[in-house]
Amino acid sequence: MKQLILFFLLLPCFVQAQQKIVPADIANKMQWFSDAKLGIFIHWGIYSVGGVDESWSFHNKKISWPDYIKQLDGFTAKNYNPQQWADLIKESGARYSVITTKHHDGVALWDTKQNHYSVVKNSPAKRDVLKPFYEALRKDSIKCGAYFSLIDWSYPDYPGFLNDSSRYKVSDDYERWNRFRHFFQSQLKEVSDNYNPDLWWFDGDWEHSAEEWEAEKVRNMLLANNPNTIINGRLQGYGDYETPEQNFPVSRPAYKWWELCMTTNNNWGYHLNDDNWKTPYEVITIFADVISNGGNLLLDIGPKADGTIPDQQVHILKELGKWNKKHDEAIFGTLGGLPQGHFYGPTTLSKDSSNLYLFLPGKVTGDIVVKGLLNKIENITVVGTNESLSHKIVGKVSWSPIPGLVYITVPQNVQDEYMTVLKLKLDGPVRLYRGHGGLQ
Ligand code: JFZ
Repeated sequence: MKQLILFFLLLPCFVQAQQKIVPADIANKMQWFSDAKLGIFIHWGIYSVGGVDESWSFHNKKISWPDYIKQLDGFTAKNYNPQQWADLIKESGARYSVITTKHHDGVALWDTKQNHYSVVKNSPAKRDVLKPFYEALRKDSIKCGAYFSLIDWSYPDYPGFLNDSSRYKVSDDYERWNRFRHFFQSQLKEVSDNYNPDLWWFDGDWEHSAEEWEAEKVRNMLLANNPNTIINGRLQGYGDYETPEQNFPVSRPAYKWWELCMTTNNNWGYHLNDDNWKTPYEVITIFADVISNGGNLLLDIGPKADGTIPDQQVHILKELGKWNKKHDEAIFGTLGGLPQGHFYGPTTLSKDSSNLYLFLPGKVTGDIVVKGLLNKIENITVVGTNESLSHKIVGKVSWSPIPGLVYITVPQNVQDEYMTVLKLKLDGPVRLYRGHGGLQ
């Protein structure tokens, strides 16, 4: 019951603000993002010391504020090796990475000049942990993303703090709210000046309106510093792409660019009591479905307070990387695939749409089938091994324009341990028949 009430209370938060940005105006700068397909999300903060829920643990009163903030003392970063992180991200096949510069708890991971918490001033790590990471990413040609929480529950001029109380109401004290605005916008400017992110990943916009955050001004400020920077969809309508969270979409999100952010277990940050790891197979099949629907996957890891990445996450990233490397041409730089109804599984298309890639779900024992394909197939190969497969056209009537069904036999010995991908080389750009059968 409590959960049901919470759901309805939070419902307005998830109703998307009206999109203010016109796709045609941003198409050029979005190109690398469309091609990238995979990003690695990193939630690193003092919550990793106790392995508690990131920021929400004190907000939801699972732990007291004094106990929460005491975790600063355990944030050592003593085995932190940013080049190793970047290399692992590279190995996973990801083209960009987004790290928490500051979560809802308000603790900055850089040396903020503002009068507020940072791991530089207030923790034994005693250094800017972002700078060497961004440098390592750039060395590996990986785009740099900055997660920034608009919400800052520990700043004395921010209204929200614990889930059942608030310090004040914005409408009662604009001066105080203005002090907060000045503070968070100054911090944004610092992150922008220090690291010049290729992408901004805002979070927490649901607590205030576009007017209250001054979302348009924030967008313009970031674009003035870097006209090509990309902004995610949590800026009350002033972002460039949609950001569904955790749940995997059945139909394509409406906006032209989108990204599913997803944890590898049930938590964003390092967690002590969470062993619900997704398997590499699950991550790979979800990833295939995302790119089939024209989106990106932003897959999260939560390093420990000493800077090491949990073994299970290293394992997932490495297995994903192995599979990505083998199937590179079917994934990176492709287009979303066929609309539903033509193939019972994910698909992608080469940029000129004359190669159709079929991602086979599970282990295939019988023949697979493609429907409504008007093109002639020149050849079919297994991606990554180049074996040729034969096919048979079934049900084609010589005098009818309706295409037959394409049956393809996929022998056991050509199948991948996770997900097999076939390449259908077509006689030109893909052409589909989407009508019904009969005498037409
Ligand atoms: C948000 C963050 O709160 C979360 O900690 C993480 O950073 C994720 C990527 O983004 O996710 C949400 C957003 C809203 C709710 C919960 C988690 N909510 O309203 O309950």
